[in-house]
Amino acid sequence: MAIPTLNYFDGPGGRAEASRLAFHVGGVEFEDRRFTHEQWGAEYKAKAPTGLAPWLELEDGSYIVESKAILMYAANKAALIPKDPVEAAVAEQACSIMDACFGPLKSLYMNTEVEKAKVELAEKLSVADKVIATRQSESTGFISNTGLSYADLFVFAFVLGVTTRFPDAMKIENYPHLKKVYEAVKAYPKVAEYYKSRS
Ligand SMILES: N[C@@H](CCC(=O)N[C@@H](CS)C(=O)NCC(=O)O)C(=O)O
Repeated sequence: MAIPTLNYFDGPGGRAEASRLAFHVGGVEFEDRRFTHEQWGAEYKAKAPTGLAPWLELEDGSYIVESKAILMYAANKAALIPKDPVEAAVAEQACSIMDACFGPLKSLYMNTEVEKAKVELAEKLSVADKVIATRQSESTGFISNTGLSYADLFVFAFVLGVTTRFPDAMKIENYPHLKKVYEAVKAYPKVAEYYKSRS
């Protein structure tokens, strides 16, 4: 049986990590094609439909680009989209506000105007922390009290990537609500199981 293939860089976090986790949490079969930066330059960049990663190849040979669209697909397959209209909006709100935090990361990757980027990142993370606090479940730590959603995975993947690659640029203690989401997702049994077995 053909299964979808998710193409993205190897390494912690990044723009495809939330989709990987959604597929794993939902028990959805997929091929996780991970490549190094060297393999990207030598082989995969030319294959990527838009010259960027990630992209998802579907069973019928078509593809989906843009990490948030791929996450929508994975989250639908994994039943990780809240059904309640308000909770669904709250999940999307969290994703959008975290997505804005990717902006300053470019300078950190390029090692240009690093101090300015750190200030900008801190401002954006504080806003994300404040917004996520408004409906966060006291008991579970998830973004809403209806349980784990794709938005929790999105926040987790962002925090994992940035705190691993740029520990000086993001001190998780400064963002208690993002920390709570991060810890709740990390402890979620299917997520913990995934990281134990990930090669
Ligand atoms: N808006 C796109 C951004 C994709 C993107 O910027 N991908 C980066 C990695 S995170 C990339 O492919 N970089 C390699 C390159 O530009 O050659 C998405 O969310 O999927």
